[in-house]
Amino acid sequence: MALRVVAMSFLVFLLSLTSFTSLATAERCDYHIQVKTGDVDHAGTDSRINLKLISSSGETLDIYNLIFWGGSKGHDHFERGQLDHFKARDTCVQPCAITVRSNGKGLASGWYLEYVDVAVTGHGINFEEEFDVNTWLDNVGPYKLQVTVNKCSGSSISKPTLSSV
Ligand SMILES: [Ca+2]
Repeated sequence: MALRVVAMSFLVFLLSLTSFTSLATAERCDYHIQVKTGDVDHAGTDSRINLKLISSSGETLDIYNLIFWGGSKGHDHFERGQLDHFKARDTCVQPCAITVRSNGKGLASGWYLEYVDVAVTGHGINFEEEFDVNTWLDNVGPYKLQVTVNKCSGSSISKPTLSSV
């Protein structure tokens, strides 16, 4: 009797473990993010760039350091006129809004960001959206180190808005 209870609870434990694992893996997608730096004087930066993806239902993916997350080794990212590619596997989020943030560190840290293109595939998702930014992320002048582009439906925001850091 006692053995049967132990066996049953072990089975329940195994089942819960299995469903937890499949749930965790089911949410992983392949990302291909392209970041275009403007072709204007001093547009490039060596600052740390963070990217937050926000879905219409409020799910988010916080990427603390784009280069560390999915950049190419030995490549100088975010330089003038460049289109940089970031590839990684992470939690599935189909963004309708993004927030880009620079830590403002490094020499001539100001960065002119033209656009961010986010492609997400996997688990029935085949999604791509381009977010036009066309602004400086800078700690001088009228600019801020953070910008949000909101294309979520129901939002009246159609162009980048500068938000405080
Ligand atoms: Ca750089």
